[in-house]
Amino acid sequence: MSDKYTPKKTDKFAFGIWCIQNRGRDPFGDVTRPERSVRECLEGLAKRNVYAFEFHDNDIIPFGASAAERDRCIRELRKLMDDLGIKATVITTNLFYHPIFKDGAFTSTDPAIRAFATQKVMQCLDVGHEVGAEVYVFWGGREGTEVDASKDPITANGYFRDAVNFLCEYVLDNGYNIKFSIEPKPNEPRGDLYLPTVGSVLAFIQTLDHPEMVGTNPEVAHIKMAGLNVYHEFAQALDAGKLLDVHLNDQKPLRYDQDLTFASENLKEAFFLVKLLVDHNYDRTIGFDAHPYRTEADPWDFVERNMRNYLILKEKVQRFNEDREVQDLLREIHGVHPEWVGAFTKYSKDAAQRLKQAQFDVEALTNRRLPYERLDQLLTEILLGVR
Ligand SMILES: [Mn+2]
Repeated sequence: MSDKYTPKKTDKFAFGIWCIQNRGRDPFGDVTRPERSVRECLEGLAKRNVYAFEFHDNDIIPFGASAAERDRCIRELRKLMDDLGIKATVITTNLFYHPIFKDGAFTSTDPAIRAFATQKVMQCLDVGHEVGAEVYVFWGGREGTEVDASKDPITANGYFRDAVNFLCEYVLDNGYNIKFSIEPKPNEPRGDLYLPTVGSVLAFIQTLDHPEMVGTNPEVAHIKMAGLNVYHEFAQALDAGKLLDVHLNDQKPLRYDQDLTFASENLKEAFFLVKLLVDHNYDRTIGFDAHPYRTEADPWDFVERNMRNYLILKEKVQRFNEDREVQDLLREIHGVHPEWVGAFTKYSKDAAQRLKQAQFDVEALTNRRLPYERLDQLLTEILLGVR
């Protein structure tokens, strides 16, 4: 079926290749579908006009591969990318699967393990450069604790900072066109992870030697696991000029990491996330990091559905932004007392004096009309397709 919600390359959709390769294993049950080869994954994505894919080093190159094997994997991948017209925009290192990382990679208490993790990232950055990736993602899956007696969090954050600083210098030294993105998550697989929220990541970035080289890629599910507002979290990253990629999916709040299809759980929340990206002209890739249900035989309905939901919501955003009654209500809500707009955004002694002497009609201001029931109903009706 082809219609106006059929993806185009210009939509710049991307999927983690691990999402397509996901075999449905969970902590309580074994695989439910076969692993797909890289070729089959990329062919399926390219056929559906997906712009790019994201991958971990070990999705493409086996752990511990020889130099020759590594070179062969990259050669084959680049050929496949050329043949299919699909890009690799984001690369990341698997620093969580191998048991060597069971107590952390960058934040391991063993300096040799921290060095091994940093070496693995350097090798991955070389691969990223070779395939043209522009963003390198750190998801610190094992960077945390169950036993807080085991390490001091300031020391552990210092280890993390040392690693990122070293790797930024490595990128500069090699002239790679790669930025670093830190993906926050509050917990799972560790009891508590370091850098749990967008705010934590943004504050951490300011302590680095090259904050201009580092941003963040929030993920819907990770935000909802912490019980926070998805719209607000992404907005904070965008406002800081730090939104380097997005990991869209969905999640029931305050539970284990469910990685559900984007907009499959909470349409209104998904609507506001798309609205944020549209209203503020976000122009990087729209990445999906989710899994097909464990009950699915193959990933393709899942792939199509994520993109389709995004495009439908994009149309709903346009409808909302153009709806006359919505816009009249918003003007009423935001447009009162224009004489005060910008009156104290810039400080001067005069402005301060004027503000000190100003008289306010507190009762009128308190009683101004805020027709939010009507506004929210209009949005509900747009989303339900009756308006
Ligand atoms: Mn993710």
